[in-house]
Amino acid sequence: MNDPNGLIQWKGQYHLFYQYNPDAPMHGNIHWGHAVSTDLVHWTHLPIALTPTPGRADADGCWSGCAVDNHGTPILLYTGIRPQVVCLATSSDDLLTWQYYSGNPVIAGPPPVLQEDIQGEFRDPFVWKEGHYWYMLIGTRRVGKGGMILLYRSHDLITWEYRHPLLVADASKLQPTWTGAMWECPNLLTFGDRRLLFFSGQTAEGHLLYPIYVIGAFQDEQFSARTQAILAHGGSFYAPQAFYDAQGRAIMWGWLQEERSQSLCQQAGWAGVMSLPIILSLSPEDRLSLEPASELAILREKHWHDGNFVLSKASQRPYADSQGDCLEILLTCEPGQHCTFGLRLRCSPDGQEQTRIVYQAASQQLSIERDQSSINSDVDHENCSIAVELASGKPLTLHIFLDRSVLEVFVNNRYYLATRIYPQRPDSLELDLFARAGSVKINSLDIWRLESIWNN
Ligand code: DQQ
Repeated sequence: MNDPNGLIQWKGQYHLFYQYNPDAPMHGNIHWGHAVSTDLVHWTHLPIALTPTPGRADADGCWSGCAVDNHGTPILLYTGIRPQVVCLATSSDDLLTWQYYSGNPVIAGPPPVLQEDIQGEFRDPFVWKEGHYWYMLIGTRRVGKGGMILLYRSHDLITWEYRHPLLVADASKLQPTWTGAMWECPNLLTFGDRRLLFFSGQTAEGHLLYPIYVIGAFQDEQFSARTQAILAHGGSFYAPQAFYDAQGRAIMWGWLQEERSQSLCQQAGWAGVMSLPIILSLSPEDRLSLEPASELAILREKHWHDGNFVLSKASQRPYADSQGDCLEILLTCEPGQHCTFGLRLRCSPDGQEQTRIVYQAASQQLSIERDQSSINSDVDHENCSIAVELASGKPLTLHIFLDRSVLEVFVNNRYYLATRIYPQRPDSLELDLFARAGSVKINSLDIWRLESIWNN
């Protein structure tokens, strides 16, 4: 599986569609898989929703797209490929089966004036209703210049009028991160009079970079960008999509890519996983906040609490009882000025395998160190680091979810990192806190063993 698609809450149920290859644990022959949940945590698989079909505009693949509610009729808008076009499907049985619209494609390719710039890369429709119109974003590029997002509008979801480029890569304006050569999977969310626009950047060679967000305003069909940053760190999270649920929460999922070789995926028989559901909001200072959906707490099983102590240089504090490979860890602390400290997990008793989450106060860097995460050389071992801006005297909160090979870390609900680790030893389950330099005051440490989401 790869990208989340068609996110929608329908008659109380959360529907999560996703890019799916039923034939092999690799990208190819892309269908839309389908799962439903009533609580964002426990999921039921439903039959495949979209299948590439000879003679249709989606014959070579049903690539990414979205779902909307058109006055009680569910509609999917998605990408047909070779060439890349926009297709529409409807359902009359509560999203279970989908009827391909006979007039497809509803958009037959890029607007003629941009065809030379775009050269065929034109995908991942994102649709929302505003004022009198349905609006659509499409991810694309200007060859040799960078990514671009196009804006369309429609009265009926069938006939689309191209308006203009909504956002165009321009290194001099959008700072400070390189956004790649092509933008995929655009999304636009509304928070009062502010907008959050995000998309995923790809290189000219098709290498997947990271998702990027821009905060700004959308007025008179124009987007004005104020700030830009990377949406998710760590290298695994890509192609996110978000939607509003009935409570008005903006919920986002991303695809967590594998970071092991193709032959290990073949051996495992599967590849790709969905991230946790992440709630997005904007702070008054135009900062994006990312937090795990509160529903996840229903998985908490056995609990351990520690706290109110100081950990100093060259010391370690093991948590032998709470070892495991499915854990939620919530740590709040006050790192001293010269402190470097961290948490080790999925650690074997002799330390041969271990993954460390390390904070260095002097550089305000948070790193996930994977150099020893696995004795298997066929998996990624690179470390990843981010700069964490901590206002002076403010505590650092790490909210960590470990689910076997998946490690997701929320830092002060402001930064999110996701990475994959593949320990080989069955005893790589231990956990401890350690300090390398200076001292850190641990206000509280909570560890929960997590239940499986599968009931049987
Ligand atoms: N994956 C889909 C595309 C999208 C890309 C194909 C992003 O629609 O652009 O599986 O991962």
